[in-house]
Amino acid sequence: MLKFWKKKPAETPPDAAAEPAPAMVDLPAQVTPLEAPEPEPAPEPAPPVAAAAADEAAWSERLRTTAFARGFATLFTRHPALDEALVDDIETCLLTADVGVAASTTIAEDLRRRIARREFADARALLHALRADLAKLLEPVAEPLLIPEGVRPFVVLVVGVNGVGKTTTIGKMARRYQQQGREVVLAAGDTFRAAAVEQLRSWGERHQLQVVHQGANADSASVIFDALQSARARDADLLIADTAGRLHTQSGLMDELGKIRRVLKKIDPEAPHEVLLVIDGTTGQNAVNQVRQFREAAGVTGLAVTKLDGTAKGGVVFALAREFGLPIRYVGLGEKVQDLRVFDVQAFVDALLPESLVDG
Ligand SMILES: Nc1nc2c(ncn2[C@@H]2O[C@H](COP(=O)(O)OP(=O)(O)O)[C@@H](O)[C@H]2O)c(=O)[nH]1
Ligand SMILES: [Mg+2]
Repeated sequence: MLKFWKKKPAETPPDAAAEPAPAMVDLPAQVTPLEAPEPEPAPEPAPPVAAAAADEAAWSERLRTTAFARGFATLFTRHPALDEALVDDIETCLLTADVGVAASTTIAEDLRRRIARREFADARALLHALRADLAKLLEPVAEPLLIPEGVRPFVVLVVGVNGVGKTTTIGKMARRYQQQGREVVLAAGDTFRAAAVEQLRSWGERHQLQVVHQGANADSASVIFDALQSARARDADLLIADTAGRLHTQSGLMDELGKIRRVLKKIDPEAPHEVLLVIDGTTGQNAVNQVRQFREAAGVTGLAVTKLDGTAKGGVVFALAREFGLPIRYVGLGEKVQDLRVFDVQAFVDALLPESLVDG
């Protein structure tokens, strides 16, 4: 028996009952055939403490090379004393790491004021305060993507400029939800490049995910519309739709996002339930412009910040949090499935600015 078709009878719509074949008839012609999924062995539950420690280690391992972590690595050894030079250097490090002028100045001013009031006994106390300031900026935006009970399919529309990691993020997300036992349908809505459709289909094939696609130069809104119908017919939990990368200057493409939203609403007035904007973490301050433009054109409800491993500066997450307050759903710490992480403020701050920077 395919795992896919094992539904609680009450949840199965009458027309999709028991037999897989008839339900397939409703689907658009070009649906990647669903292979019988290999039954996956239940993962061994790791002891929670060990798992948490391994997780923290992964964050610091991946974020170690960011400009943020590198900038702060030797800062406290260079400035052991609590003085103006120390705070100046902190401010420079924050600015260099793309934290943005507003957030960097606010944090530096706060530290200066507190040094003047002799609030800090030593550099360790100051580091503690700096870590707390940074965490406070991020806490309001650390809101994971939750799929409410009774909403099915939950529709996620993924948008962003070219090459930021949209398709990769979709593949990783799909896999995450699939591992939680949810049924996911993908829509190959990037109809601009044949390679984009192939990329999504190959993810689908590798992980037995249904991918709805059409021929070359198909209309993106029509592919995504078909995909929602198909996801509904299958009583899927989740539809994740890919879109072509676009710049705010390409007004035709920006308008297309409006069209996609409109056609989805014909099937489900609440859809899309999430408009996820993917931001490349190596972008720098231009990320702020991207969020502004896409928010206007597509009603962004959440962010995924990718490529924070490697050469990213790391600070753009703070700039975005301060500027927009949009939920950060995921961060990308590498190219593997498990490298897409739910945004964890403490792990992030610990990785960029560990307590151990100042010796106890
Ligand atoms: N290092 C790293 N690379 C990533 C991450 N996310 C995506 N990529 C890579 O970025 C490139 C572009 O990704 P893609 O999903 O095709 O971007 P799209 O054009 O927005 O769909 C690919 O080579 C991905 O493997 C990440 O978190 N870390
Ligand atoms: Mg793509």
